[in-house]
Amino acid sequence: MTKTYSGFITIVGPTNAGKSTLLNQIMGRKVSIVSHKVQTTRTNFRAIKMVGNRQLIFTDTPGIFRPNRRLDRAMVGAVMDALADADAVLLIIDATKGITDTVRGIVDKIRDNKNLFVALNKTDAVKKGDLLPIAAELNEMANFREIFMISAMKNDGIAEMLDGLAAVMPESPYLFDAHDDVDIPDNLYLSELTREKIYRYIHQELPYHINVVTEHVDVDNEGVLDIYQKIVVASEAHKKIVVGRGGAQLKQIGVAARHDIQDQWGVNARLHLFVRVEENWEDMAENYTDQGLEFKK
Ligand SMILES: Nc1nc2c(ncn2[C@@H]2O[C@H](COP(=O)(O)OP(=O)(O)OP(=O)(O)O)[C@@H](O)[C@H]2O)c(=O)[nH]1
Ligand SMILES: [Mg+2]
Repeated sequence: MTKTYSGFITIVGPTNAGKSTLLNQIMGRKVSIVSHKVQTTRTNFRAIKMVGNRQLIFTDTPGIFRPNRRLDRAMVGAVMDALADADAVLLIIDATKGITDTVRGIVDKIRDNKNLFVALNKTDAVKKGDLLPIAAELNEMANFREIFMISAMKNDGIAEMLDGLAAVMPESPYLFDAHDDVDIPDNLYLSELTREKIYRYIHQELPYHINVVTEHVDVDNEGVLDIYQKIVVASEAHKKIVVGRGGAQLKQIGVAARHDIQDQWGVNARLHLFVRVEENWEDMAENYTDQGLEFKK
């Protein structure tokens, strides 16, 4: 019988380094939402990738390490949980930013893992000569097995990286079914697609204070989905911005989210969005469990 291998790889790194972009590139579809703003990913997303007879179970994590508020603490908790049972850790660094204090802080949290890897991402946006000093510094910071140079966006260096990661997976029966797959509840995925559009269209920091909850999904006789989502904001002022003049902003978000849902799932859908003010949503446990997070007292 051929041997099988299966293990957990946790993707960590500063916010905006390209962790979610990388996971999407590995899976060939949008598993985890992406934006140019900080702190897009809020909870762990798991994706299973087969490389021959080796199963790589990736976890994408939020890029946050210095918690200020309750939601932050829950996100940091999610990162730490994903690190606790990792067979390997893949640190993603934005090569355009190099080694920051945040990167140093993360390295201190992961250095005990025996299969440490680092990927210098966004190589498409820097000069080759800028990469070597970063790599040299990384080698002094911890015992990395390999340093990969990648562009998650351009799909550059990803295949080699997967081979390197696959090589250290422990011998084990497959822990999940042996095909590429993602492990995300449908309702959460639908909420995420809408939250991504809020990050795209609403400016500054506001998206960071918004939550999206899929309340229910119906299917009509023709197989069209009716998706009901509430967008939770912390104040009337925030609501005004999200709704926009004459509802224009909300409409733009809704149309883009509906198109994306249809594209991702190959379905027809109607999306019903409601904006609700819940001043203390960040202090309410149900807003955490819905997002796959643990509420921290
Ligand atoms: N030029 C370039 N941009 C990239 C690359 N990978 C990601 N990006 C961009 O970097 C930004 C952040 O990407 P994300 O994948 O959301 O980053 P993240 O690390 O998941 O961020 P958090 O979820 O906030 O922790 C987006 O605007 C991406 O398009 C790359 O290889 N090259
Ligand atoms: Mg992310």
